[in-house]
Amino acid sequence: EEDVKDVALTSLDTISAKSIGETITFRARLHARRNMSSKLAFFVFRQNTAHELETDSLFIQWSEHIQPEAILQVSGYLKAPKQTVKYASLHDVELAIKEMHIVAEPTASLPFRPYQVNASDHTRLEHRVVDLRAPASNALFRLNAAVCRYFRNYLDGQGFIEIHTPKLQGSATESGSSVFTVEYFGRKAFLAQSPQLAKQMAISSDMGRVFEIGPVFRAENSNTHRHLTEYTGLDVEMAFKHHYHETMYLLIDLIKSIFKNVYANCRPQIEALKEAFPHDDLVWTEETPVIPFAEGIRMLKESGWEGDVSEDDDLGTRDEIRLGELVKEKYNTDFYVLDKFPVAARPFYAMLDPNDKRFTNSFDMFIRGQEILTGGQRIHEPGALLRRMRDAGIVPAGSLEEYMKAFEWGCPPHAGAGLGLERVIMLMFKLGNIRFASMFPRDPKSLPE
Ligand code: ATP
Ligand code: AMO
Repeated sequence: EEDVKDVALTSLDTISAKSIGETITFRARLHARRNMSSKLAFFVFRQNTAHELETDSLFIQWSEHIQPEAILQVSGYLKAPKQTVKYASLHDVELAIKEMHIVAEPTASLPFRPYQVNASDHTRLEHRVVDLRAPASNALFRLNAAVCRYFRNYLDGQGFIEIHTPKLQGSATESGSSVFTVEYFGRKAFLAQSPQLAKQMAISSDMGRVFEIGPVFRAENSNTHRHLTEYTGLDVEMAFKHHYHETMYLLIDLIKSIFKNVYANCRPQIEALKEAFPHDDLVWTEETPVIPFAEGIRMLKESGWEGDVSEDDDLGTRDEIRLGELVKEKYNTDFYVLDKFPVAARPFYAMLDPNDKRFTNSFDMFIRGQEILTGGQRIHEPGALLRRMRDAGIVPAGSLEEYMKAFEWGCPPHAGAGLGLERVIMLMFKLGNIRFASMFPRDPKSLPE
């Protein structure tokens, strides 16, 4: 290791025929070797993507023992390929290797090779480090980071404050979904199912507009393609002036700005991803359809849909997917909003529609017929909030007692939403399984013992 020179390293992506004559040093994984004869071998190196390099007889014997996936530091000069009768050159440029050092070597054999196409989803997820070395997985996490970056950039530009709320809570934070209990110095604490309480309390603290990117825990024993027990929540909360639609339209603009930036700036990653997960780019329209929930039910019924749907109850997954198809036919968009959800489909904090108490001032946003975001206006009047809690059988104790104070002490009208990062990634890029959008996915069965 001491022999490894401290020199500037070149990225293999920057090499082209223009580089001929240069001497370079790079560090890469040995992806594979192909011995052609005792005098000629090809080394395939990988820095996210594979690059093929030719070497000559001097190194062939010495390098026999080097394992694939070893990390090598290589120096040499770039030359024009020689065209021989036997081996027509496939490349614009070749490297004459002068030095090769082993920087690190695997000591255990790998369960599969990163490019191995026949490895099952289960094997890939089980041995995530190896799977993440494949270009599609690697690209996926750059896209994951890009979605967070564009979310943050947009909200920074709109005067939002990034906050970090506690994940240890004194009570459940999201009625309707199950909560993880942890031992907390001789008593029980709970893992936050959403930053819901804290982000609303921030509004009562006169923060005006806040957002958070953080972990969300759900003790749901849902072994589906779209549920995790720990996921990344992109949450927003803001005081508004007159109407919760101010927040809804800001969120629509936010989501479309994420789409626009990702498709404009992440083309190489999207193309790498399409090799493993073939799909079409999302289609969306300048004007996003905002469909009242009751109108969505009408659309389903008029289409002859056999599902049992009603204005008073949430839609099931199959109903939502069918509605997504109908919306695509009518408006030619994969992205749309359902507004005014029925009371039964919403938690206690949702503001009732003042014009029709069967519904709430709340919405979901969908891509390709599946939910990516839930949001809406919250009750800020403490008496009404207490009544809704009692109706839902919720005792205002623990963290909820603290939460209630935020309204008793005066809180402006506000609205917000939560977006699931892995959901967005899964649906934008049609991964088919949310686990691929999470680096080390947590579901009811996946936690290492
Ligand atoms: P919410 O934002 O309301 O939590 P969600 O997208 O997280 O919505 P759930 O509310 O947990 O999902 O459930 C909504 C849909 O997911 C339901 O339509 C239900 O059919 C489906 N679902 C939940 N759990 C399962 C499961 N174990 N198997 C199949 N489908 C499930
Ligand atoms: P909700 O429970 O709908 O709303 O969650 C918000 C968004 O989080 C994502 N999501 C999930 N992703 C992966 N695995 C799960 N188990 C899972 N459950 C939810 C979805 C969903 O749209 N407090 C409200 C938000 C708000 O009103 O501000 C809430 O948590 O993308």
